[in-house]
Amino acid sequence: MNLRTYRAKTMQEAIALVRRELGPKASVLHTREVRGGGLLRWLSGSRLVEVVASTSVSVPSRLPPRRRPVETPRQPPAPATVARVAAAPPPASLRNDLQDQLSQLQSTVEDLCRRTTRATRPDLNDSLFRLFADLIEADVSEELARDLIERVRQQSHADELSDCAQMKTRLAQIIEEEIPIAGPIQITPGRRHLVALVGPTGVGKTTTIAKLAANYRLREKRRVGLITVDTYRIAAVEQLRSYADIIDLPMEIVATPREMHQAMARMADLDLILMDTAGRSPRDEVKIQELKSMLAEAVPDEVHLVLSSVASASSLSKMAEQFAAVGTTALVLTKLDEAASLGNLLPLVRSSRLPLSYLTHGQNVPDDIAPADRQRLARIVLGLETVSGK
Ligand SMILES: Nc1nc2c(ncn2[C@@H]2O[C@H](COP(=O)(O)OP(=O)(O)OP(=O)(O)O)[C@@H](O)[C@H]2O)c(=O)[nH]1
Ligand SMILES: [Mg+2]
Repeated sequence: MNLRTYRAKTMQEAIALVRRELGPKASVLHTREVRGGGLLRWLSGSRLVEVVASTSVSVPSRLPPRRRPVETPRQPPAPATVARVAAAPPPASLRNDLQDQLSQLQSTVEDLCRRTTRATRPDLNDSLFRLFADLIEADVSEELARDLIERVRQQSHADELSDCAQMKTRLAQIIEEEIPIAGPIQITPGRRHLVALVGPTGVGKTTTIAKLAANYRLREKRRVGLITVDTYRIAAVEQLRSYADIIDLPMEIVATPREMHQAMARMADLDLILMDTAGRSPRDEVKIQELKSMLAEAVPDEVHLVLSSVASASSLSKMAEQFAAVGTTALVLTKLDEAASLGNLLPLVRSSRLPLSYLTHGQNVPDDIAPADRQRLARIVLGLETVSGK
């Protein structure tokens, strides 16, 4: 954040200084009277006006655009005229307007104070501090943000540190290096590959299965089948069945271990079987054990944990820990399009033993899914790229 402080004898002079140095879009954040020092004390009496301004903070109280000089070259406005105009009482509408602007200024300054108290790093130069503030705004915890910035600093030469764009690119690289990637599901022709999707309720398991099935069947021309063990709700079975019908896939509904063996035997000649499971609260240990037993019957090659990127950092980490009991092997992050910021994903992807397989970014089947890409994810977290890639 670029805050500049100016002092002058009058408010007009201070504002003129702000305009000259920061341009017409500068926002005045704070004004006050201060005691002058040195020569100025003799020239102006003991009081000076101090103005704090910035071009990087956007508040509604921006300086009004510089008025064009009146085109009367032979008669420039005399100071006395300006003084008379300034002395006239402002109309009520202007007073209200000023009052509004003052309230907005006050809340902006309060907000700035809060943010700088939370994130003050007097040891950081401007560009590192800006990166630090960006991370905090992206919902990265202060501790992790501090750690990342420290590593940026360690990996940079002193003369690079003031280049904000370069520092951000380096930060993206550091984040990217820590994201383990599983890559998309690999199919060996002639060998049946079973992939189960598990996770909490409503995170997008069934939709992700539909996206994967449609891509492998329609784009890669693989022989794909669906199994659901989510037999608790008729709607859940019907949801998967309608995708199976549209994509034209065989589908099995499995409620018992015996049915599981039979279904697997019927699907033995397929390339890929995608298994949908019921959403489970990770705190419900009984249901987690049930899921584990059902998976033990099927012996999947891969178990992808599906988590919504809208969840908080702490609940994501807890869910990953609790679902580990069922033998998770990879991580799918959904709803990237819905998350206001994605810094909450960093603790999970950095610390989890689960490599990322897919990222999903919308409800459209089959388009809104992509194999996880560490560079893309790091850039999205830092706001260098949008989720939709536009
Ligand atoms: N915005 C957005 N919505 C998604 C995404 N993936 C799934 N959804 C939506 O999330 C809702 C729940 O999706 P489901 O696929 O039914 O979720 P589920 O995990 O199978 O839910 P349960 O079976 O009830 O546990 C639906 O409205 C989906 O369209 C995504 O990437 N972005
Ligand atoms: Mg479902």
